[in-house]
Amino acid sequence: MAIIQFPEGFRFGTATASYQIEGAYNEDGRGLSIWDTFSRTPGMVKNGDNGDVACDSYHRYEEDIALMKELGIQSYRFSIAWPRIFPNGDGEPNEAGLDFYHRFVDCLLANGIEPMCTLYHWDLPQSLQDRGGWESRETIDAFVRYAELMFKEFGGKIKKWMTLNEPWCSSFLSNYLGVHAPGKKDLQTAVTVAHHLLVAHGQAVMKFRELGADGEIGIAPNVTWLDPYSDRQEDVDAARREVGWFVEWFFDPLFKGEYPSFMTDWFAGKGATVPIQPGDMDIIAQKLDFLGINYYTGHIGRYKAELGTFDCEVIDAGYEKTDIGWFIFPEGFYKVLVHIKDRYGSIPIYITENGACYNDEPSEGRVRDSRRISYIKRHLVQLHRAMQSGVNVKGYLTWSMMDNFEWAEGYTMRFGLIHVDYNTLVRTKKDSYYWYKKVATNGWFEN
Ligand code: JJW
Repeated sequence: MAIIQFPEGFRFGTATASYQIEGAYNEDGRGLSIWDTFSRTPGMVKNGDNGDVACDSYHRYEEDIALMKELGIQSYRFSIAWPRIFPNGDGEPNEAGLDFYHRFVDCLLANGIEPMCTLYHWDLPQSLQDRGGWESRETIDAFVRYAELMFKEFGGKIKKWMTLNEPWCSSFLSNYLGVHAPGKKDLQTAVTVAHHLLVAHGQAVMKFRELGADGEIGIAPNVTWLDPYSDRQEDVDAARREVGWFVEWFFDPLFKGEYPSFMTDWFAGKGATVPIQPGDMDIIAQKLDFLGINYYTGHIGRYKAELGTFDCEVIDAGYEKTDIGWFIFPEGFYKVLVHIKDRYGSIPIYITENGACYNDEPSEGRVRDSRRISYIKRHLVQLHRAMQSGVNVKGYLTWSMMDNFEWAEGYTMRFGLIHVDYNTLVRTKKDSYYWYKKVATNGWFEN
């Protein structure tokens, strides 16, 4: 047994996102998003599930915030649904949508919980998609107008902002692998979208500074880690590129104002180039106040020719998997954090997502999800190690506060500390909720 103690002022929290929990998809003037469209496209989401009702948090947010208060968390990460604010992506804002987020944020503050707001967590207004979506630079302009209104509306109330959630997912997973909305399968499209997302991020940060907004702004990319299968150069290079797809591809522009040549060369070999316009790279490389990091899984990777985009084969090294099939690789969390510090410096970091899918169901009022506790524990141990190694971590938010709509997996994959019965919408605290309550309250746990 050892006590793992986090420093004074370290913040514990939980995270969610609008489309995954809110429901009320056609209420109070909300416009449609690309996820409303995608989830209605046969075959794209398991069981044909969609976010029409989700956890109904739009109507039940007071109950949810009471559960958060009892959980003892200091911070809560949520996202604003762009189509509630601008039902058509731009034009006139929708007062009812603004009112909802004011009521919601006021309730968080009244309960002593700090709001951390993501501006774009994948629910792009469908009307913008109809005009080209993130492939078009007009969407960048629309995003900046939306961001500006949010900074003005919620100035003084929301002090921590993230421009984008997981741009790797909203570019490559959505436009090259075709797994998420809008479900395209074209590498050039994905590379273009990734670039436009980064420019939109940079312009939003510039707007934040220009307004002299009170607070901090960052971004929340998802990262992974691959250890090479062997010391053979081809294994090392293949694993390096796979990590580079998630890390360097986004972080080099953000922190160095340039794309990594080992990756641009690779993509060029596949016929994809970045549509950089003059000034773009300076816009992207705005100074950030903090970096959000989402980490779930990592692998052992081995070179294998002609696998697709990359040449890195995931090796089953016998690591356990969570119920969604992702390998549990806590050491990868440590390694990628140290890698980020070594390459980009000691910017303050919030872990904006880390958590596990286990589909345990309630029985006699209890959900025995000891495997989730074990997963979080093992990742907190590695996080603590990273902090001892000089990684400047300020807080940890677990995904998720409650079970919710897990994108292409629909409602089949549960990540919550709180179980949601999707027939009755009844919330049941899991064993992990009670364990995390002690961690969040005490700032330490026994390992
Ligand atoms: C990769 C699957 C082919 C969310 C992926 C699928 C096919 C090579 C969880 N993070 O719900 C990554 N999440 O909304 C944000 N993060 O590939 C929040 N990444 O691969 C959570 C899914 C994901 C993924 C899912």
